[in-house]
Amino acid sequence: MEETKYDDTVYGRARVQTTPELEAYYKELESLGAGALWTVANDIEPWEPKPSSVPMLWKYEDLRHLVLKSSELVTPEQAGRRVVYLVNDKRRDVSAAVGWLYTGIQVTRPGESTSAHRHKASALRFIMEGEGGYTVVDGNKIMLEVNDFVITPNSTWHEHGVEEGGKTCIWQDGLDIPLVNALEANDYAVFDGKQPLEKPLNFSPMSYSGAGLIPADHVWDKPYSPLFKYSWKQVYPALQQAAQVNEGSPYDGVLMHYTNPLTGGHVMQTMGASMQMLRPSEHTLAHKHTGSFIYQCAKGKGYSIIGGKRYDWKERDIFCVPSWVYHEHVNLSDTEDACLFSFHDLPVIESLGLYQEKAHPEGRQKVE
Ligand code: 1HN
Repeated sequence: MEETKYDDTVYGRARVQTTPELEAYYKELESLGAGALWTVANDIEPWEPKPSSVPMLWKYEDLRHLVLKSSELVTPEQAGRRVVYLVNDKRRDVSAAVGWLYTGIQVTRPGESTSAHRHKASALRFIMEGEGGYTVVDGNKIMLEVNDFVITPNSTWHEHGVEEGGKTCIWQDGLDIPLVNALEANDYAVFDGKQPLEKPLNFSPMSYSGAGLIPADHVWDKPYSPLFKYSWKQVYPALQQAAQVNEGSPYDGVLMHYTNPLTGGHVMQTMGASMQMLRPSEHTLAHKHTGSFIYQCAKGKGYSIIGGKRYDWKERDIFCVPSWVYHEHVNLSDTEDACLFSFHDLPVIESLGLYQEKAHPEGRQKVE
């Protein structure tokens, strides 16, 4: 096959010189709610995926006190939930942190809880600090610890809180709100009162996260994982074990996806999540691919080079990699591993046949 020419002067690309007659023609079309395709064709048919988001890093040490301050300024009753959301410089119009993904940092004090609600947007949480935090998803109350990952899928009733006697909890929320809003398909409902607890405490993780076993009499007809929480106490040893027998990817180190234990597929229909381990001093190769990614450093310190710029991160820092932007990761410790949690829209990208990937031609990027 011929190599593609990225050049808008080639035959097959729009290259119409405007004339007074054409201008008048365009105006007439515009007045009728129409237009000439060749005036926009090259913009709406990019040669390669064209992200509108920019790479960004949000330092936890800059934001933490402002997150905590929100708990002095407003109550959960007033605010619904106290969240500092992270917004991409180029995606303010849709409240996205990258692509069509939203993220925020939520704080809950001991004894507080939010009201139960549900929406068509799916949500996930990654626990950053605190003790005694819990979430209730469709009547399942689940206790949360630091670095646990928990899902509240599309249309599940959910509420969160921190037990009396616990410690103020902070977690990262991730939602596909911008995507679901772009599809004009979102909705929102508030539960009247507290959700009745329908299952024993921690029913979902205690039923579905053991040794690959599934209860023989289980009934599950939902399009998302019946396992709502992925506990760091299991995830980290699993990563360490995998790292002993797998070289991992040259681009990502030892990268593992959180999966629906019934299908082996992503945890939800629109958002997936992953945890990756970079071995001491590991510096991955650069690649780019479609899909938008939001990372949180769960352990260690290092940096990522994203679009030719260096972003230094340590535990709890959050950063994003937009679609089709070259990125590579570095673990700065020569003795400790570093772990990066991420969530992304790969379930959407993959199921629509939109995934593509390209290795950096020189292996690694030059830092600007
Ligand atoms: C939501 O339901 C939560 O349940 C957090 O804690 C953040 C941001 C936008 C819309 C819904 C939550 C949210 C959200």
